[in-house]
Amino acid sequence: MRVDVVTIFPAFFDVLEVSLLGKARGAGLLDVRVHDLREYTTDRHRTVDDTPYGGGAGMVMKPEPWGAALDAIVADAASRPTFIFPSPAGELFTQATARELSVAPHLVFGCGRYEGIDERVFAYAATLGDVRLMSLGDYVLNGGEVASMAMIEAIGRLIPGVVGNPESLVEESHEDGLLEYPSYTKPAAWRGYDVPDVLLSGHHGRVADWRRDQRVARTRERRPDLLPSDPSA
Ligand code: 6GU
Repeated sequence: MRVDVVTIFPAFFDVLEVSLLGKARGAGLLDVRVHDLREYTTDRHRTVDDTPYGGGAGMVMKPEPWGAALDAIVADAASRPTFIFPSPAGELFTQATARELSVAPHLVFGCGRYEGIDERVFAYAATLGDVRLMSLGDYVLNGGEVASMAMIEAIGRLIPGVVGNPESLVEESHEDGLLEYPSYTKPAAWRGYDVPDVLLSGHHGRVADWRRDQRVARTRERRPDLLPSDPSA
């Protein structure tokens, strides 16, 4: 998968070199290219923002550098990319979204700062590929960089070969609408806390039943909105 990132803070993405995704890049499974939006400005001050038409607080990112950056990216692209613009005003990014996007050949993350990006950039991007405005949840971050990083990790780990044992992807939280069961390792007794007996029993059927019960119980406790019967969902 090819991933392009457009940002005024390229250094945010240095951490993609390390850990799981760094290995995926090294193995050729993930081709990540980070672009500094300021490289696509034409004025002496490398200006990326301006005051909003109609007034109001904050600054808006100018369309021209975005247009030039997106043009440069699609110029050497093999297919029409999917553009993802992180935004608290976007649709919710979920595990299902990550699954869907993990089979895309080419994603482009456009990281906005300030009060956002001139709306016409989204219309222009839609002439070059699919456009998705995506939110991580109901809170506000300062810009799209941290949100893009979260989405790149959630998507990237679903690409075949990136996570060593594919079975570890199956039973985890949010893959089937329930939270994950609790996990324990040795020692069986630690500082007065014991591992539940059933996990030491060697009885695979009872372990599976217990884990299922735990998943339902903690989902009801922590995330009742995930359960089909929740009237508040
Ligand atoms: Cl995707 N961007 C920003 N700036 N804030 C957010 C967000 C995204 N998701 C939640 N809050």
